[in-house]
Amino acid sequence: MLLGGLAEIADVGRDSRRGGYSRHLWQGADLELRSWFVERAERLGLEVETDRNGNLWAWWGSPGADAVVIGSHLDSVPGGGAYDGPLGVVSSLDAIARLQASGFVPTRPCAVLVFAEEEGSRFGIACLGSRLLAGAIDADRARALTDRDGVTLADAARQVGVDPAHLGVDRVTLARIGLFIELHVEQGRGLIDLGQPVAVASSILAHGRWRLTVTGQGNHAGATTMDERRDPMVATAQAIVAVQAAARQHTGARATIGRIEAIPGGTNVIASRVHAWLDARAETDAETRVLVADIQARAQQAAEQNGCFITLTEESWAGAVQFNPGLRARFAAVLGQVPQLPTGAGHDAGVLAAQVPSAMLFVRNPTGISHAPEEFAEVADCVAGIDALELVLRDLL
Ligand code: HGY
Ligand code: MN
Ligand code: MN
Ligand code: MN
Repeated sequence: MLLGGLAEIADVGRDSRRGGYSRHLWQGADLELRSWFVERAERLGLEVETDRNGNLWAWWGSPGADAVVIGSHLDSVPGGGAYDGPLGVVSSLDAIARLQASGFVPTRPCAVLVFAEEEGSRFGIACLGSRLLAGAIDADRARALTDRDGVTLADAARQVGVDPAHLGVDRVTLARIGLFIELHVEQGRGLIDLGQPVAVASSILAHGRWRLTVTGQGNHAGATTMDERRDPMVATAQAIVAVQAAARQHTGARATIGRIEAIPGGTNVIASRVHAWLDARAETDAETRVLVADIQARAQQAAEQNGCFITLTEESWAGAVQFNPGLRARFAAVLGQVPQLPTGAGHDAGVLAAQVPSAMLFVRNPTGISHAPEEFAEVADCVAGIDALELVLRDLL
């Protein structure tokens, strides 16, 4: 069973080919979810606005400085679950609805914020909406990003009425955020192991994305003997095995190749080039850099063995995050014996943490699986998450 708000959007963006949901920035399902959000927020009397970077804001009362801002995102990875992102948005609306119903009157501004392109599924850079807002990505670079069909972010923005000239750091909007809280489904097994429904986040691993390009010689699959080949697919396969081996040698590190593209991509064609996207994460920034250097050396060796060459290009980077100790202590005071858990997943709250006090609440995921259709949360645990968010808001507002 799904929490009420999640049930309302359960049919939006279902991906029958991959399973789960594919909800990508400013395309059909994402636009439908944005409209749903506007309608849901307006039903609560919230005033909705879109900021310069396409993030949606729903204000309870007048917009203003030092606001308590809560929220998450509505976009998904390809074939993702129902909870990663939407649970935080739905819970934020539900928590405000409860406060309103009880007659609670906030003493400072409050808003629900829905970030654009958190997963980076369309334009390749995770947390793009929060990075743009916070000035953590250069606006010119962002405008030039392309999706898999070659559409630039600038053109995609224009198509939905977001002026691409205005993309980028937005100090006026940023200055309104007194603090940010993101509720999220847990993406690991921490709460399962503890037997608890809700946790406060303590930290996020350092992480980034790199594009590995392996170049060989395109050729005929039938006419080219095995000795004559410079096959980048074989080099990439060996590099992928080496990624796993490298990560295993660095304590606590994680490294993944989840997407590859062979060019030109014909069954009877030895590829000329392969792109493989690396996601690498570790406890500290330095450890992550060392891991990626190790991976690069191993990929280089795999390429040489096959007469190929490689380039490794950084596409995005997010340093390790420690969530605000003051906020965490305040949450603990309000919520009592609540566990504090680190996470390997990136979040907009992590991007904002460099600028404003930020914190997160996690809701137990009994499958321990995320970024896949099996991601789950029991309704009772979702309600416990909303209870926690409501208590925290009563304290902060
Ligand atoms: O990839 C991530 O960590 C995320 O869920 N945005
Ligand atoms: Mn995610
Ligand atoms: Mn998320
Ligand atoms: Mn032929």
